[in-house]
Amino acid sequence: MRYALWVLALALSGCVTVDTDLDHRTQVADWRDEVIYQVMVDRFEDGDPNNNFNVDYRRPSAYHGGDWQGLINRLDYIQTLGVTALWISPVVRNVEEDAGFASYHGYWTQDFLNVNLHFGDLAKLQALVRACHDRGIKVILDVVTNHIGQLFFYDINRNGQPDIVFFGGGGPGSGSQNPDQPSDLRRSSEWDPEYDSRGVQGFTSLGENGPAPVVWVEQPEINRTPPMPAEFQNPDWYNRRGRVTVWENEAAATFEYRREQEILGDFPGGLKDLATHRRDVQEALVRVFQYWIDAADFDAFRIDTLKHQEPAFFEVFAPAMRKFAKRLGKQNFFMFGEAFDGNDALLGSYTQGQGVDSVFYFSAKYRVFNGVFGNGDATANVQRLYEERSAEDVPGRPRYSITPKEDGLTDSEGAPLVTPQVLVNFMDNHDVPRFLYEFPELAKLHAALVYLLTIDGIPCIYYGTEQAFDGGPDPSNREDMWLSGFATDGATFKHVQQLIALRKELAPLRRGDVTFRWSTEHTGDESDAGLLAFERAYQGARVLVLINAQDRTLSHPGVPTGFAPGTTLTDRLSGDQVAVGADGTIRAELGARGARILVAR
Ligand SMILES: [Ca+2]
Ligand SMILES: [Ca+2]
Ligand SMILES: [Ca+2]
Repeated sequence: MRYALWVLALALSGCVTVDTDLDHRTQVADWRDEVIYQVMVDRFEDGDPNNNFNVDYRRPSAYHGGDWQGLINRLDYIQTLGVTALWISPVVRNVEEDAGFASYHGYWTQDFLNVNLHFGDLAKLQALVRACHDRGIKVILDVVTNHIGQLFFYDINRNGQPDIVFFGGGGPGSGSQNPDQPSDLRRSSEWDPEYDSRGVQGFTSLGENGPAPVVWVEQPEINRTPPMPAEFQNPDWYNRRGRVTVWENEAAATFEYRREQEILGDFPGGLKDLATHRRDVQEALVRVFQYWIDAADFDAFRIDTLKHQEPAFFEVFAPAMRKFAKRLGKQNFFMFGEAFDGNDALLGSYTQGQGVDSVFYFSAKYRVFNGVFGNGDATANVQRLYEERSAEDVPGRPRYSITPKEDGLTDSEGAPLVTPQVLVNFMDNHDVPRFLYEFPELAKLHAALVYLLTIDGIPCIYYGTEQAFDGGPDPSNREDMWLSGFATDGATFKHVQQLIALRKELAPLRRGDVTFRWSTEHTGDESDAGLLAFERAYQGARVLVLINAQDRTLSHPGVPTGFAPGTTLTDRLSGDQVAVGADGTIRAELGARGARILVAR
């Protein structure tokens, strides 16, 4: 059955009761109290076989049948783990497949205002959000504002069909003057030609002849049809410069030139880049994503490919979302963006002004989770990255914004929250190999999880981490969750569950200021090598966290604390007790990759 017929069959079979007047009652009191759980809907649970068109479990690049009903069916599991906010993969209708790869991940938009029928209909999406809200679970929507799916080709040779064209070597088009590409013989797909800062050029044997025409495609059998709403069919709404190529030889490019390509080029895979500097494009994107807040009652957005847009776009988009959510009666609508980059200063630049509230903390993924807990780098790196949050890359302006946004996030008492308090920490996601793939030692994972769930910011757990999934690069890291049997008795599940429970019980772990008590440059056999100690204090209560990032027992005296001399501390992980000495210090005694979460008791 082809796509169009399948859509028709689904429409006839479904009994759709869309709620057109939602009551937007769910409020987030304080985002620091939340623990995010990220799911790729297609891979979590198949709750409805009726939408399993074009499903093939044997191919990792195909749809696997997971859907919103599956999530509804597994909310008990999600709640048992203890997470409080569910981040779901994109919901909009996609190009069905492209070059043998399917759009199960949801990042290939064809229609900004309709749902992807693989996952259910709008009524089912509303039912999912309602079912989550009934349990106090908030829902975060993944949105793409940078590009659409591969819906047009550049007709470089102007024959009306998509071709492979050749440049140089004396053949047709040998006159290509593209300043961004080497001039030797080169082949190029009209679907996805290489970057040209002038815009992709057309040519004949007589030479270049102006911008290559954009040709929209009608292939309803794979839902490759012009974008909707129809205003997105304006060729001027796209940058039309072709695919980012600078990554292939990144070292040779200046930072500015790399940023130009990243921001204006098509994302690899022929994903056509929207001209998001244009006022009319900005307004159209504001309208379609405001629609989703209203239509399904989402509580937050995770914004894809932040790095491929100019920060100025988000100074228009983010305030428009905040104002709209507030008008609906929703406080604390939260937006965090994904800039897939270890450059901490670049991440911070997106949080300035009225832009996004927060970012996915990639620099911590690389430097802390992979670096310290995976590779055994010195724990001083943790403290260093922390202190860089206030580095002044621009004089007088901390790297991560400490200026409250208008209509922005507040704490439970209504005082403003700023970016460094709500950075989204993660060790696994759908774009990087899982931690256990790169560092196949459960003890390392467990030590890293202690850090994730005790440091400040908002922890984000990618589905399957709690099942010790160890998938490699995309698509291996997008495992079928149902293969785990949704077991709740595994060691890693119980570890995560215990840490989340402690975070909920102990307010300093959620909201407390951080004071580093010990970190070290040592990585050898010194007595403090691998030791990380930090304290979190909130409204007079404090929690001291000790983690041993190395694979040997550790015993080190004289770790300072903020507790009064003579206080007896209890480790909430083991029940052991530790006495604070007359000088206010304790002796750190930790097993290999062990941890303690100490409270006065
Ligand atoms: Ca299904
Ligand atoms: Ca052509
Ligand atoms: Ca862009």
